Amino acid sequence: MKEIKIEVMMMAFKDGFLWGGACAANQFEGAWNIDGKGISVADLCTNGTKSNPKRITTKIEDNTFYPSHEAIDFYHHYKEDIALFAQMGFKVFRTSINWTRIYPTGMEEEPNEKGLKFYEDVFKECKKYGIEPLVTLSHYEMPYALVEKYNGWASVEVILLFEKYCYTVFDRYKDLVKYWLTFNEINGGITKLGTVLSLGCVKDYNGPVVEADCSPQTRFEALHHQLVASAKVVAYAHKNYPQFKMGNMNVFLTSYPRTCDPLDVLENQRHNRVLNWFCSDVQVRGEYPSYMNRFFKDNDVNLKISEMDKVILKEGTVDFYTCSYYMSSCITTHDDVETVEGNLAGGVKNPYLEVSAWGWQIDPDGLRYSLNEIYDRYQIPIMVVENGLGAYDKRSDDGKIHDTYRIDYLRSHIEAMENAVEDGVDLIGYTPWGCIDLVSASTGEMAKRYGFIYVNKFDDGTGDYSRERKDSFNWYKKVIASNGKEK
Ligand code: BGP
Repeated sequence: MKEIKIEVMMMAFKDGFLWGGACAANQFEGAWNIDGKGISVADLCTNGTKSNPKRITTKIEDNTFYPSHEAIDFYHHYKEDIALFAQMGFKVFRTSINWTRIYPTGMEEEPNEKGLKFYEDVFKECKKYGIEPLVTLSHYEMPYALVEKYNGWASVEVILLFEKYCYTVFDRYKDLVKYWLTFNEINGGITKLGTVLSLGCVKDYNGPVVEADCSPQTRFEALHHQLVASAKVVAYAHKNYPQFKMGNMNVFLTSYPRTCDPLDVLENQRHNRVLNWFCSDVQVRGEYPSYMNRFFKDNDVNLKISEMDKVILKEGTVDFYTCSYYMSSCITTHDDVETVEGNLAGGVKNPYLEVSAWGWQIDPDGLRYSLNEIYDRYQIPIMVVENGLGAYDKRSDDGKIHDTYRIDYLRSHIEAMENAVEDGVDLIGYTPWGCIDLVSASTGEMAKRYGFIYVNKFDDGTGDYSRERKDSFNWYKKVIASNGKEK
């Protein structure tokens, strides 16, 4: 009998795959009080160390170092930086608009023209090189005036103010920007770090960011306001700017049951649903998932979701799903296990994984697994809009930065994405985090570097802001040029 040979087509990254890099305004622009910019939540955060963690202050204190004030001064270096991104072959560049450059307190009648002009120049510079901007509307840049007046997203009033800001920038950049994300890591609001950075629910609080907390009631109300705001601006964009593609942005903190004890499996399912699925279920499917009722009951959360809110959520579902992915953790009901310092949302040590210098468990297979889970659930295009290795970069004797550890990390994650594509996932883009060194969000340090481009700027505020290519720069250039084949 004649043998029938079935040829399996290997699917690689599709043509037009959006390779690029990601940054956020508050972590790299600097120029915090220039050209009419107001104070944002991030501008009141100090840098930190293990013994003296990052704090949020209620006003600018003398002799205190605020990393976002200068950051790497992208504000004055954007032409040079975008030219370097273009040299690497970027197809897309993810950045955010700092709300306080457009509306300094969030409450002005008219926008600040100088702020609008700055982003127009940045986006035009990207377009000059054929780089598509991917813009996050809110990445920890809430006007601090709204914290003072409303306790941030705890108040429903903030929705209208956020809408006004979004509609201003949609109108101004309608011909320059096609891809938009509403809230960076919206589900991060469920963690303590998110209380400050994401929700801004820290009125009158002056202390360590990792200790800031608010009641589950306030936290989930604030998140509800963000989810409604997100849906409103997505629906508005769909109606008024059909050329836009609107995405969500979720921090995907993959977790595994630590043992095969069914109680560990159940606990992991509960953890996963609340942390990883709740917000994106609302943003992609347009309604609160039923499993949250049990969670709200157990945690005394009583949300008033009006019929109007339900309609808004249904009308404002996103076109594509995006997430950050850095690490995974294990969940258990047992107490005879080791914890890991760096797990952002709890969880215990996975004995099979290495950790980064900040205790983040490195897990490329977890990325493949998670992308499959996400695609199985939603069946819409996916972009990985943050991923990377925060590391202490040291100069070698030849004066250069040979960051092979970063190349190894990124290579393994790109291989994982390639496998996910072969598994059938519709992956459309990849923007590694901090493509140029910038300030760390969790610690406020400059020493935690992610970039392909080194910036001479240090934690004591010294440095001349000069830029240098690390080894990973040329490596990533080859990856992009070969559409992921050479790595
Ligand atoms: C994500 C944030 C980014 C970024 C990144 C790396 O949670 O969206 O803003 O900073 O994590 O984290 P870190 O800077 O703490 O190393």
